[in-house]
Amino acid sequence: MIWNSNKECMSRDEMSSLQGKRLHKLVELVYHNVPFYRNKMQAMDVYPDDIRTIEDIVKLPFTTKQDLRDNYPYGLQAASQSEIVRVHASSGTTGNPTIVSYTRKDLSVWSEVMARSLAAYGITRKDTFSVSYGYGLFTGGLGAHYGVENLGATVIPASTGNTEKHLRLIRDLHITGIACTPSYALYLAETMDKMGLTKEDIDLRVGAFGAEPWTENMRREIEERLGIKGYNLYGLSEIMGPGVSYECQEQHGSHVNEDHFYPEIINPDTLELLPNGRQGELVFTTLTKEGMPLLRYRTRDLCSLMEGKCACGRTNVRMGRIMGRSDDMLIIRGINVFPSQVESVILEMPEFEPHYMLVVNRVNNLDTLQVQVEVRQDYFSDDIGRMLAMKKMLTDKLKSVLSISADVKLMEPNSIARSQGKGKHVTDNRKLN
Ligand code: ADP
Ligand code: K
Ligand code: ZN
Repeated sequence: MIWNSNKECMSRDEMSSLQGKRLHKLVELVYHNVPFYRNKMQAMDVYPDDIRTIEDIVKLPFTTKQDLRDNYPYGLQAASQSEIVRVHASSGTTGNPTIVSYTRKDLSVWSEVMARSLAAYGITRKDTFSVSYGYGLFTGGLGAHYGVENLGATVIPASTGNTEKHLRLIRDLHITGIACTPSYALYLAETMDKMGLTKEDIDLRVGAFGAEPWTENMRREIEERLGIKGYNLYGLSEIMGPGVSYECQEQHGSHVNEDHFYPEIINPDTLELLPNGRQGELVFTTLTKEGMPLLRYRTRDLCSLMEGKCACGRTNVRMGRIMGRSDDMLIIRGINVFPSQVESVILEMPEFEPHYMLVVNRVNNLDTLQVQVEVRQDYFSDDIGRMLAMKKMLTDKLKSVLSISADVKLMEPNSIARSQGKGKHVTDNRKLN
């Protein structure tokens, strides 16, 4: 079902013209209310009247995470404090948290874009939906929560923690949909096994997964173990929170709510705009935000954009899977390595659990990469020959995918720490030196 076909199925011309008008208003707002942007624009000799169409966006300055930190806490706020009704903080995966603030209208846009996402996953008023993102300063919990209420389904604010009780609720309340991190979805599946619950015992049908990068192979794993369809849900607190983009039934790219969040892909080194289809850094401009609007915010997430009508009927541009964040990318002996590449490889092999850790060290000025991966219970044995053969097979596959050799360390089942929020897959000891 399409929640708002007026906005999700516009022609390209209509969308561009709406975006251009909104951009002009936004630039006037930040020019007048945010000294940071006024100064930047004056330095570039750009004024609100120079921004008339959406193509004019390339004249505007970028915003970085560092700009948010430098203006901590409220320096980039465009609305007066009396208009602000909520504050969140980014989860601070990398560095200090940053503060974001919302007006009442911002919150209504947020619950609108979340409702569009849930409708695209096939959630209706008849569903009972568990929000298992953390509630609190993190945008995941409350962001998804108000979307479910706006759509009219029944929301169960489970948050994380207390997983056995949560699973009993999933069974007893006939919960049909869940929003959580892919890491937590796996943890649910493992806990079900421990409790002796099978996917036939529960009615779960739809998963909305996001807040961290995940691969196609991880999707298959979770779908199979929980007996559901898993859809991507993307967002970041600086721009809004979950609901910036969402997958439809086609599961082929995530539709961007581009009437509110205008996406661009740039080359992160030269900052030049890249054409659709090219991989680069994703940049967003918050076209309608009032509390803390941002011009050309550099997400550091790497992906590409696809234009054109989707088989689902929507016309909003789609983004491909996030390869990783530029700050997740490891450079090992000069070669770029993403944890998601390792994830893809181990999930293709039945011998391994989807639990892994990349450990990077520098020994005698040379980078070393160790990949720790859990062996599945039924493949784990005392037979050294078998274990060595398994290790060699994984070492060879990793070498062909990563183009560098990794030292594989086979781990016992359940020995790598589980996460209920965002999973941790990298320990880079080089930073300590
Ligand atoms: P932090 O930057 O502290 O992690 P957020 O909680 O706002 O703060 O996280 C936003 C980031 O999470 C995004 O920039 C992106 O890297 C990642 N993310 C969110 N949703 C997804 C998704 N569906 N796929 C991949 N990465 C995602
Ligand atoms: K995240
Ligand atoms: Zn679609």
